[in-house]
Amino acid sequence: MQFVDQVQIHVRGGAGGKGAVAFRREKFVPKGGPAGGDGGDGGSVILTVDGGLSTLLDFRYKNEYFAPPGEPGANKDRYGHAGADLVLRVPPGTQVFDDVGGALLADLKEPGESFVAGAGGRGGRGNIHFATATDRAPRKSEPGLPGEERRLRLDLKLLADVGLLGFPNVGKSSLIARISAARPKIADYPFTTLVPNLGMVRLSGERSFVVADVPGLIEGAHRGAGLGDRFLRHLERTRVLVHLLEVSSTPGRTPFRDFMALTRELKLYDPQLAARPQIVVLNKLDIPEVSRRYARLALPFKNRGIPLLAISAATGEGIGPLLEAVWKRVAGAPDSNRF
Ligand SMILES: Nc1nc2c(ncn2[C@@H]2O[C@H](COP(=O)(O)OP(=O)(O)OP(=O)(O)O)[C@@H](O)[C@H]2O)c(=O)[nH]1
Ligand SMILES: [Mg+2]
Repeated sequence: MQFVDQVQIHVRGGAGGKGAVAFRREKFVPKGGPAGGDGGDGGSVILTVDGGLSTLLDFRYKNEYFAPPGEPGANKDRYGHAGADLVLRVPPGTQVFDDVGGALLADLKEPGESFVAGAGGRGGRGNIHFATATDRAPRKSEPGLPGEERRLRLDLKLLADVGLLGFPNVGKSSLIARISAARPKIADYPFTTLVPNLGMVRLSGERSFVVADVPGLIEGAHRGAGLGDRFLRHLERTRVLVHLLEVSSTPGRTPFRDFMALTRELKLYDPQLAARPQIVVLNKLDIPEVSRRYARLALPFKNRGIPLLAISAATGEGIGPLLEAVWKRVAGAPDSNRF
């Protein structure tokens, strides 16, 4: 499935129907009173969260959404029908911005939550409302009001409890595949993952959390290197980060240097993100060289008071304790991290 996380759309509510001017014409009533009904309200363009969606892809193909107008009022006191609302479904985590002024108008998180993006115009009143003691046959009615028109930017920032981060190829997708039902592509080359994946992790006793696997990060990511900030933003609304490391054969790279490099990237991108609770994990422990060197590799972390967990996404070793450690941090993390 294609992933689209930023789109611009043009919305307009339907205009209200015009109020009618009409008079009673009953057989034995020579001069009937006013009988022009009200116009119906215009339909509204409404954004609503669908928990089953995870992309704004549909808006790529169509970006103008105009709701239908209300019908005009008619004679014999008949009101015009309201225009139907035009309901657009968006994924959880969709922020709605005014594309002109830039203001955040809505942050749609929970399934069913909705936002009136373009309100329909009110229908005009018919002449039945304008009779007075001195004017029993008013020829006055109101036009319907125009619908609200706006240019909006929809900006999806995934909502997950846990964000997985790490250099390309460290095994992020392998880990999410092991711990959830997500089945991302896994391969022995960098940038296998091109779009974020979400996976639901279930632990014993009804405990669960959602993990986001994002494309691998490299130095300079905050200013767009690699797949860069396009995906860093999807870590913004996670409560806990799991920083995955490997022993790479690339000269100059060590797990600690990788860790420092990506910590710097996070800081440069958003200091708040760098301050998020982080669990640091060495992967590929099934490789003999890695398990042999583990104690040594953990030393620089230990000196900074950071525990270095070790796992093998391939064999499952160490995964149980990792998930328990993650759960502890998720359960203890303030909700405000997901603002
Ligand atoms: N031996 C071993 N290999 C692993 C382990 N975990 C992942 N790999 C291998 O490492 C390579 C990269 O794995 P991915 O899961 O695609 O890595 P990634 O971090 O998602 O990579 P990008 O999406 O490119 O950032 C694959 O060849 C995996 O089979 C592990 O625990 N042990
Ligand atoms: Mg991957």
